[in-house]
Amino acid sequence: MNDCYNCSDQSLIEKAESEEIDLVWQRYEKMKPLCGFGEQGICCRICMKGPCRINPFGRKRSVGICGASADTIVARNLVRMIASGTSAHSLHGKEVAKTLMHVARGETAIYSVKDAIKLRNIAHKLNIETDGNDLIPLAGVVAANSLMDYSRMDDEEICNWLKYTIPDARLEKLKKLGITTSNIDGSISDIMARTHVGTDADAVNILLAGLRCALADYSGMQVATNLSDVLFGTPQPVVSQASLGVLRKDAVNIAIHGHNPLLSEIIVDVAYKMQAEAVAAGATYGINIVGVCCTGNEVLLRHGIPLATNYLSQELAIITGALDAMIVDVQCIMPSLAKVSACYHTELITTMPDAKIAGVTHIELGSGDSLKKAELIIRKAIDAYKNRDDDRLSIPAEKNKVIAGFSAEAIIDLLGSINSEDPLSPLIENIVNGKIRGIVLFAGCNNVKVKQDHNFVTMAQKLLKHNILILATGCGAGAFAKNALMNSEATEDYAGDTLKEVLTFLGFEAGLNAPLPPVLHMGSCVDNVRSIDLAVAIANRLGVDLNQLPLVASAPELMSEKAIAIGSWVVTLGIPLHVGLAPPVTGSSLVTNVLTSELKNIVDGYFMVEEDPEEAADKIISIIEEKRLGLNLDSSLDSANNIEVLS
Ligand code: MSK
Repeated sequence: MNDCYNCSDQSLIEKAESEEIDLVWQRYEKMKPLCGFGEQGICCRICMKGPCRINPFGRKRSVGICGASADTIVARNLVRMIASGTSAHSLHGKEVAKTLMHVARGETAIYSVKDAIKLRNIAHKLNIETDGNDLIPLAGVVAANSLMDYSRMDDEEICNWLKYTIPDARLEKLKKLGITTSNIDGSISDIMARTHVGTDADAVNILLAGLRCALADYSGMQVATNLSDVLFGTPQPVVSQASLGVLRKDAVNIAIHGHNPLLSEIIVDVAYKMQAEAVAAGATYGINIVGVCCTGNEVLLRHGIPLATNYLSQELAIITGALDAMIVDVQCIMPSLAKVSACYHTELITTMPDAKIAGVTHIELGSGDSLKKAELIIRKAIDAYKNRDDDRLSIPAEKNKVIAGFSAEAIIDLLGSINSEDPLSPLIENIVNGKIRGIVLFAGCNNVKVKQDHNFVTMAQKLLKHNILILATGCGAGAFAKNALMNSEATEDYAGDTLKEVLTFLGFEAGLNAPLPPVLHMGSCVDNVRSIDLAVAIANRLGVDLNQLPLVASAPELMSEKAIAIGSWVVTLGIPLHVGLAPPVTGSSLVTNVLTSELKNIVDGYFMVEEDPEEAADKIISIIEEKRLGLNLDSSLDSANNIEVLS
């Protein structure tokens, strides 16, 4: 069995097998056969009369005990996934906004405004008066405007982070459909209330509420990403490395894992100051911080810290025998890490009050004494290093160069070095002239049902050959970083002729002395809004809506409820979305049909399910070519219908 796209990871899986340590792949095999009712979304557990399981073939048990149809049950289950994903992202955003408010009130000595330009740009974007506003009071106003999106009373209003960040035409469409949101927390509680037993039984009405909640997810993600940039700096291109080979024999290796930069930034700062202690303990290199999952993406983008691995192979970091501590915050942390780390010398430490693991050391960060606690955590890692068993060391040799840090601002700055008057024009001109056929946004997780990273890599190679530029976030970005698709050499190896020409020109013109990578790393999963910001800038520049752009999104190995929430707002913003696994909706032909077909008539975006990555790439290419035709991009620029981008 080959579970990982990456061969060195495969050897670690075999090492774990020889040590009789179960990993996610073995647990998956033991779980088979998976529950067919659950897979199709037709198991209902929202009251205690059941659980009810609907017969998918429409014979006996065609409705639940209360009379709920398969359509109702599937729709309810799906929107509860959206609500969960939304709560995860938006709570992250709320914590960041509250921290900015603490900065404005002088209540924290740990955090500060690191990117004043971004703060002023946000104020401008949110229509906040900046004249005469000093930086710190302005931070308070921006934080208050963001927090208002979580608590607004007036249902007629619209969240600032939705209203001011999407094209006008899209906003008008959403308003007409009645699915804009005024209050992120309210949209989540609306879903929980309407899906309580005996409430909303109209599947389409439930799904529309799900789309509203997904837009709340979008708004919360905008808060999280943008205010993190204010506090920690907006990412700029940075060179680093990725894959488990970034672990070092001569270092105290500490992995930071999860999502929240409020925690990881403290660990990174404190670790830099404690290098001498690690050296004194015998680690000649000192402390080697590496990233896992989206915390890994956050610190890769802002500090160039190497990315060890993405979601599915998180346990393998411990199996190397070289990891002295894994420090986790929230989301996508496998509880199994407790058992796996107990088989090694690795210290596993939880840091958030809402993300503990039974039996695991918990040292809470986030309050006034965070710096002292971070020191304690690092010291535990150094102590663990002293117990490392060199006989069990197996650090893979493979690591690949990655150029990350392509925030929307970084891309626009880079293009601005070519045309400072109209920074987007070099990109737009090359989309219009067809040298770049279109853009695909790759997002989402790994799923144990797919050979890890396989779908991402296979699809990317085909799309690049077809001269399609790729943007990536989350564990998708991790897949590309690990598999050497985020460096200049990848442009030489995989980009089609015209894409290669453009990336080479842009890279040299921007002073990088090498081609831009063909897959641009835009950040963690919460940073998906960065790619939307870029797409909105292009759409606004062209005077079109998002659905008209030659732009497709893909989550080929999706897994989490957050991925369902993101996918739902992506389609609501008008962008077609490929998914490599069917969400648990196939038990309702009505819901399946709405998501894959009818939605196109309502919001322009829709879900396209295709498990085969080669086929998926072909279908995406067809959609992009169709969109190009819609904009008349490949005909003469003099054509009456053509967008006049060069005027
Ligand atoms: S960590 S949500 S597995 S992208 Fe953001 Fe990765 Fe998906 Fe978690």
